[in-house]
Amino acid sequence: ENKVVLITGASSGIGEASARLLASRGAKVVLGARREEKLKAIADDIIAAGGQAAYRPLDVTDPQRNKDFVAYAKDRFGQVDVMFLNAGLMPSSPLSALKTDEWDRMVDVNLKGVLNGIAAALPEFTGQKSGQFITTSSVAGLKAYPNGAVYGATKWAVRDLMEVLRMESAMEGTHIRTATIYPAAIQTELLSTITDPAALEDMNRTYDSYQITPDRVASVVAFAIDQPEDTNVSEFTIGPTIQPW
Ligand code: NJP
Repeated sequence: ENKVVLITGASSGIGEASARLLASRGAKVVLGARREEKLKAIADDIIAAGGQAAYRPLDVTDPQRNKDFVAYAKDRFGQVDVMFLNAGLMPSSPLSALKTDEWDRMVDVNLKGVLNGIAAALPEFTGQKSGQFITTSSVAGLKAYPNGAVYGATKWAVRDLMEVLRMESAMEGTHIRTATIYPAAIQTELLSTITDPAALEDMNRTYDSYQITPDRVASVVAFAIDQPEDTNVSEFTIGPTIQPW
């Protein structure tokens, strides 16, 4: 209940909802993202409601900033228990459009950003022989679809990272838990990262038909954290009841 939970991509959507929910249940939350004013407003809200929160500007593509984020959390709250690696973007397009700058950006944020977070927190978790990584993957990491090749590839890759981390931790006796969440259509700012007009129109059609609010995903994050230390829950798919894919 009173764990120290670091959240990347905490300035909106699933990260923000998770910060609010976890803090309301007694966690000390540390918010990271690039938009500092948003982080401040959310942390202020949480504190005004009686919770504990801190924030630090973070670009997950910068390895040193990730290390600073973890060090800041430890300094502020004395320990680090959970790293929720959630920052991401989804600039969808067909491969033939060759939007190679967007491919790079997704690899940098969705994949290398998660690796940077692991590199920053793993030494802490290994040293204390406890800790938990949770990452927001996507149903796009489970099932291929047009316009989502690179996004899906990054999201499949982070699932692999979580699974291998869990296995290696079990073998090494470091008691680190991992969980991967695969959301379907969740009502957040994510579609604003799509620049290809046809891909955006296509995605808007899906999201106009069905989406659920990010607090639903936050409750899954809370569930994973709340399990006893000897219990690892690894994978969750979550989406609107009426979404067929
Ligand atoms: O979207 P959004 P979500 N460094 O746009 C941050 C996955 N997902 O909550 O830096 C640090 O509201 C950005 O903050 P800022 C999705 O792939 C979603 O939906 O201030 N942070 C913001 O806080 C993603 O992994 C759906 O701009 C960076 C956050 O990321 C996760 O859910 C479906 C950053 C994005 O929040 C959360 O996204 C699905 C950087 N370089 C998977 N770049 C869905 N919504 O339907 C971005 O399958 N951020």
